[in-house]
Amino acid sequence: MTTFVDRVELHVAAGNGGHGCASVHREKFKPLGGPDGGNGGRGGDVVLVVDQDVTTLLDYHHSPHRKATNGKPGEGGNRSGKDGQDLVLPVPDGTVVLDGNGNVLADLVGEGTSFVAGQGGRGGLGNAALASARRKAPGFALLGEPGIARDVVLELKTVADVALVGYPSAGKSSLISVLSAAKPKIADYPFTTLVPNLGVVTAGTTVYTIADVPGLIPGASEGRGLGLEFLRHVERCSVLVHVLDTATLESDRDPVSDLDVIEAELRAYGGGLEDRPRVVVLNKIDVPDGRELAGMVRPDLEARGYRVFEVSAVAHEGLRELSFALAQIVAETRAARPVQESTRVVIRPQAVDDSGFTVTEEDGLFRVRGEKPERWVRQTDFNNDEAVGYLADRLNRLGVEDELRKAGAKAGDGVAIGADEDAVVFDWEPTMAAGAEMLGRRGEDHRFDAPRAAAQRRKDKQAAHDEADDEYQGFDPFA
Ligand SMILES: Nc1nc2c(ncn2[C@@H]2O[C@H](COP(=O)(O)OP(=O)(O)OP(=O)(O)O)[C@@H](O)[C@H]2O)c(=O)[nH]1
Ligand SMILES: [Mg+2]
Repeated sequence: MTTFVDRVELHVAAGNGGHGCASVHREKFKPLGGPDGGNGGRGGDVVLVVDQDVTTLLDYHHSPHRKATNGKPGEGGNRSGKDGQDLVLPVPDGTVVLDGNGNVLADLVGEGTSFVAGQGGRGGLGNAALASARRKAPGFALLGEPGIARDVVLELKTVADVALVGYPSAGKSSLISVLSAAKPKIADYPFTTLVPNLGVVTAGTTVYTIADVPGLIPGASEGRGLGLEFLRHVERCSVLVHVLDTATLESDRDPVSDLDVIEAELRAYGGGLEDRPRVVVLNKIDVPDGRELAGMVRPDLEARGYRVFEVSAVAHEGLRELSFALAQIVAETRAARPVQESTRVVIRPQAVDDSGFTVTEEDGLFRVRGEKPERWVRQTDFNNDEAVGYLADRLNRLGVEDELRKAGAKAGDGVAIGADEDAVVFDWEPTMAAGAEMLGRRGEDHRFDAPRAAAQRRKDKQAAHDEADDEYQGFDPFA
């Protein structure tokens, strides 16, 4: 018994960037050869990719936590840390990616279409890369940034050319079983089909897919029966086939009123199904009363503009005509469709405005928000005065100090950089950057004071940074 899972919550975590390294070149007779700390590696991305061999989201139902590997820290001798590996997660064709609020982030259709669900953190620059004419021997390096972690919802919408819709027991599964090689369960009780079935039909030179979804009943669009959950599978189909039962034993039903009920449900569901071409199939004409009834309602249905096919799934009657007619409609809609854009669309979540920042005051606390200031804070090792001074320089150059002053900030006021939870708060010293500059702290030669202790501090820092990994499948950042 296979379980069908068409909606899962997935928690992805991209890899953290490796920390930059602060190191000093050493050689015989040339003990102070300049900074040679390498950059940290980039953290791996988490990427969802459509893979035709994958048909369900079951894997993600069983293990919903997925983590890409971290970038390695830089090392002395100008050695850069290795980049983390991207984690590629195969998903079925027709997977829709939503955020926690139900907003669509990506709609993945077509082999190879991919979506970066979590971007890996940048590696921190090593002190070699931070050296400049003014700062010849930086005694610090930048920290790697944490990778993006986020919760997404994956929803599967079947991608089929033709969808069979109708009341339970109308014979939808029987029909797909005789039109294609699909072998769905068929039985004489309602809701035999609990999950959509897909079949491939070849008619002449046209090959198309056909989907059989669970039966619809009045109120389906409001969630009665199984309807609503599965109507979304119908959304993508280019042709709708009404399968009508001409031999039902329920006295209050007949093919025309059944059609009206199903149409009303499709309308109530919405989803843009109105303009989809439809054909009507009158099934079970092997039953004598059924054939008679079919003949009676046919003119009425044709008067409404439907193409009508009288078939028997059991006696294999009228099937060839039906499958060729469907092939023709499918071929026409394919020809009318604009050429598919590249299947290698990579949708990056939230394009970030990299340039600006804002300063707002909340009860005497000045809050700085902006891509750059927030990133710079994440890259800063606050145990290292030089690194803190470098941060102050960067913020100053961006104009943060000026804006704080304009916003009315005075010495000693609290300044927070970042969003509420992970903001870094400190007391503002307006002359911090300039003062530090005059003291000549940055670029001063720290090579004489305990480089080993500094190296140990960096190691501890990286370990703390990587600690968050422990909850993910025993991943060992140092392996
Ligand atoms: N006599 C006759 N019986 C049929 C025909 N097609 C289907 N049936 C019977 O109708 C019953 C229901 O068929 P299914 O194919 O399971 O119907 P369905 O529309 O898939 O039903 P759900 O999955 O419950 O929505 C079964 O007992 C079939 O054998 C037909 O052409 N003639
Ligand atoms: Mg069925």
